[in-house]
Amino acid sequence: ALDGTALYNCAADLLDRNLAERGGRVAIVDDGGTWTFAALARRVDACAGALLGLGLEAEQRVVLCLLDTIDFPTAFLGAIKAGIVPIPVNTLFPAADYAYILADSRAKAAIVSSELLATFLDAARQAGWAGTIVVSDPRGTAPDPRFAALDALVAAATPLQNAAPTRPDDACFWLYSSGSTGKPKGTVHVQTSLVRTAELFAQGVLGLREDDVVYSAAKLFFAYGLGNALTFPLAAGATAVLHAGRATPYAVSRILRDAKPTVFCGVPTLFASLLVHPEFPPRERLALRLCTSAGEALPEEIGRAWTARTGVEIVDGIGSTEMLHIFVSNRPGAVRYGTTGTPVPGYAVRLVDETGAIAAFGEIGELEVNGPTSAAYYWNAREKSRRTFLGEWTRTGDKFRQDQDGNFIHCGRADDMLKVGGIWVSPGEVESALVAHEHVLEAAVIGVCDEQDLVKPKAFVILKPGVVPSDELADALKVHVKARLAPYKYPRWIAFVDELPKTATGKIRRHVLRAQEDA
Ligand code: 3SK
Repeated sequence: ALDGTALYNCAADLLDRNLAERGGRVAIVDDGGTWTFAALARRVDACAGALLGLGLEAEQRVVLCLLDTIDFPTAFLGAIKAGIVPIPVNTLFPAADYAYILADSRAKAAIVSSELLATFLDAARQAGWAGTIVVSDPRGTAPDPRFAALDALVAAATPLQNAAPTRPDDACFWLYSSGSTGKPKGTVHVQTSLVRTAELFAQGVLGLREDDVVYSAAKLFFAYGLGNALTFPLAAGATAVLHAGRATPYAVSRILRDAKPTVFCGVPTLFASLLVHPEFPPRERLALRLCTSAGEALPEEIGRAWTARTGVEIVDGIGSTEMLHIFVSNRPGAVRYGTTGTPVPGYAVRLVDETGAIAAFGEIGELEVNGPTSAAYYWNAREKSRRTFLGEWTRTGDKFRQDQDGNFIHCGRADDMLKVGGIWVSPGEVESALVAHEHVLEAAVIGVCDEQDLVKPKAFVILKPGVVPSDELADALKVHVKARLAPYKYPRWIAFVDELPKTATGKIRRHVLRAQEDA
């Protein structure tokens, strides 16, 4: 434990710990090359110097709209080393979401992958945002004379030698967490949290070691991916494999075959798709020793089928953006498929009923967690902070029960939010997109399990008078939503209905729709 008055900078900690013993070993492999720990540290120092050289000051925010390449660790750690607060954002977001984040965070600058620049510029225009834009183009294929290139800035910068004099409880970075109203919340994490998650989960539970090679299909902008592919490998002196493109079953199959990770971090949908993909390598071509799953509960059958096929366990757990990483998990060598396991040592959990009382053993309750990696607060959202961060305890919004052995079993959400492929989706947001269609009067969205027992959005739609329901219209509505929201959010099924169940005050009773679906 660090005294709150001591100086502590987590970027310096994560880099320096590797320099003396393994500076020459490979820290990062991305689509374009390989970086040793020493080369990464030099690049981070140069980036820190470059950001300060642009006029950014400690405690100001910089948005990172970056694909998974060497530039993500460079910019993320470089900002932190300079005391600047990076905000990685979801690279699948449409312009409207970036516009919201730019206005809400009041970031002074943004570092943007060239592939995402057009969307980002649209967002900047929508938000009237006039901060500094730096473009990441590590392959040098899309130079844009209007903006500084990160590579050029890094090459010309005076490297920062000494980390900014940050303290353990200082704001270190933010992640935007989705909310049930559809507006993401800036979740403010402090300097110590990244290394604590590595100690408690990666080293304590997974036993991550120096000779591991880690590949995370979850991208670095997610809390899950950030730990898996950046801070966990750095903390353990292991190698991380990064891939800028989408983690399709084809791409992941190739990475598992060619980059030979020993640890693979995925989500249930992906494990299920890999199992039926023609390119998925036979087990003798794999180097895996362990897999992890999070984002949504791993169906038992998928876990069993994966182990039967590969000989490797999937360690399923639950984490949250608010707690930064996994706090309840299975244990390697003792995995109980169909459960989320038990609390990670260092965290305490409890299940509470609607009155806030501790639920009786075996009963369903909302999970609350107490541990050292809880976010400090949500930026600019005092009421939401007060409802989530209850002193030492943090509400998760997830319902669980315990089996006889004390394992936690996921029983759904306490609110209407759903997770699709491990990513939060707000029903309200999909409904608003549907209602924006000229033929739609009202819409309600719930999560429904597909044939693999994985949750996907289903929409119930009331059409405007005179509009005739048809399969073509259903397809058109799906296309309409895809064009407005991140692609994974579109409703996979559309049911045309004459009315929706509502409360006396007109709120949609989504639980009634869920009960109808389950019947
Ligand atoms: O969704 C999860 O279970 C999760 C795991 C690790 C970090 C963050 C999240 C949201």
